[in-house]
Amino acid sequence: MTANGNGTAPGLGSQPGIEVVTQQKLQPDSKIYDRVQKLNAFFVKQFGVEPEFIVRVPGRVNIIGEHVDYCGYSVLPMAVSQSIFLAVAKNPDSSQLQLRNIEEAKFQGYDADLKTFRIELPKSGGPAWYNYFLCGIKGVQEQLASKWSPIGMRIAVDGNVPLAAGLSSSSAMVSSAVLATAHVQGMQLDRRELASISAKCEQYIGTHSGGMDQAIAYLGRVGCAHHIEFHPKLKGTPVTLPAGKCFVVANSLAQKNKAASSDYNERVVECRLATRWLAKVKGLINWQDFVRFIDLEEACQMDNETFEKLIRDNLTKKVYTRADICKELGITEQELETKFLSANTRHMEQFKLQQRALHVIQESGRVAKFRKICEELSSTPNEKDASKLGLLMRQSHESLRELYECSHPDVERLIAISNALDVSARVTGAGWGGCIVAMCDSVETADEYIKALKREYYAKLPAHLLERHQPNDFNEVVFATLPGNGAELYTK
Ligand code: NG1
Ligand code: MG
Repeated sequence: MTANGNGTAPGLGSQPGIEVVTQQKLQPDSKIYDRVQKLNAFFVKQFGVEPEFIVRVPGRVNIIGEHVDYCGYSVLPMAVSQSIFLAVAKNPDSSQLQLRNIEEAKFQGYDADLKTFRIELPKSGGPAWYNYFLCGIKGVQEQLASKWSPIGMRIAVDGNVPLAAGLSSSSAMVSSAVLATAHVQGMQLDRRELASISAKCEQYIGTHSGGMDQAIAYLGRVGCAHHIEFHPKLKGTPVTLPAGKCFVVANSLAQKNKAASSDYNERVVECRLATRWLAKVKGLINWQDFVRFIDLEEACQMDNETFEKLIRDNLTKKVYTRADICKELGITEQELETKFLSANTRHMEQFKLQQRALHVIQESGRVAKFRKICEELSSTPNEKDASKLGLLMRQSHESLRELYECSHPDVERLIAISNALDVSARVTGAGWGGCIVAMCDSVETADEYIKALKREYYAKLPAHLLERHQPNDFNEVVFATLPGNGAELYTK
C-alpha cells in the first residue's frame, strides 16, 4: 500500500469538479458490501421496508494547509476510507423524518416533521448528533427556497469516521444529509454545487468553518490527494503523492468537539480582524469590506514575502486588546461585538493578530510548495525533494503549535515519538487534540512506525485517555491510509 496506490497517475482529464454524483450498482465483491448489507438489515428491522438507495460520504485527512480555508487559501487533503453510510427511503405520504443510528445506544433515534423542524443548539456542550443531519436538510431547503416541498425520509446511519478527531466526521454527516435530501428532492447537482451547499450549511451548527472538508468529501478520487482552491471559485486538482511514500494517521484519542468550544471561531475572528486592520494600513478605499486574507492579497497584488513583511511591520504587538482594535478600526465595542463576534466569541478580550496572520500566510506558501514538489517528483523521482515534503509538514506543525496554538499535550507526545523515529508528522484538521498525519518512506517503514506508536504511545495511555479507549489492537486508531473516492450513491 503506497500513497498513490498502484503507482499510476490518476485520471487527470476527469474534471471531478463538474461531475454529477451518478447512481451505481453495489457489486457483491465490493469492499463495502458487507457493511451495506448490515445497514440494510438494520433499516428493514427499523422500518419494515427496504431502503431505496445508499449514500456514502468519506472523512478526510488533510496532508497540509491547516486553518487557511476560511481565509480563502487552498488546502491539500485526501478522502479516507472511513465513511458515513446512509440507507434511505422516502416516507410515503408524509413529511416525517425518521432517523436511526446503527449505534442505537450511543446515538438515539430522532423524529421530526420536515415542515417545522428546527436546529436546537445547546448553550453549552456539543450539539446532539442529529443536528448535523438537520443542517444538511436545511441547506437543501434554503437552496430550493420557494420550491422546497418537504418529503419525509426514513434513514439509517452507520458511521465509522472517528468523532471529534480532526478527520471531519461532522462534515461527512452534514454532506451525507445534503446528498440524500437533494436526491430525494430529485435535484441534479454536480459535485461542486453539493460541496458548496454542504459548506454553507455546516455553519448552521455555529462553526464558522471554511469549505475544505465538504469539498474533499465530494471531489475525492481514489489514488490521489487534491489541491483544493476556493478562490475565485471552488476548484479541485488531483495531486499524485510521491510513489512509495505511505501516509499514516494516528489518533491521539484526545477529543475536541469544535462546536462545543470557542477556540475555532476565535481564530476565525482574529484572522478577520487582522485582514481589516491590514487593509486599512494599505489605504484601500473599501478597506472596511475586507474579511479574508486572500482578497487583501489579491487587491494589493502581494506575494507571500511582501504579505509577511506587511504583517511584521504593522501588527507588532503580541496581544491586542479590544481597545486597540476599536481605536484602529474606528469602531465602538458594540460594533466590534455585532460585526465580528458571535455567540461563542463575545467574551474575547485578547487578540493575537500577528501570530495568526503569520501562520496563515506561511502555511499557504507551504501548500503551494508541497503541490509543486509532488508534481516535480511524479516526473523525476528523487529522495532529496521527497524529504523537503517532510520538512514542510514539520514546519506546518510547529507553526500550528506556536503561532496558532492549536496543538494538545497528547498530540505533542505523538509528534515527539514520530520525530525521534525520524518520521515527519503534523496535527491534521482543526487540532486541540485529534489526529496526526505522518509521512513514511515506504510501506515497510510505515509498518515499523505503527508498531513503534503502539508500543510507545498506545500501550502507555494515561488514565484520562484509557477511560475512553479500552486497550485492544489499536488498528482503528493508528493506520496507513490511501486516498479514496468522494461521495457515492448506490442502488441495489
Ligand atoms: P475539522 O475540525 O478537522 O473537521 C476544521 C474545519 C475545516 C478547516 C480545519 C482546519 C469544519 C467543518 N472544518 O476541520 O474547514 O478549517 O478545521 O484546517 O469546521
Ligand atoms: Mg469537524
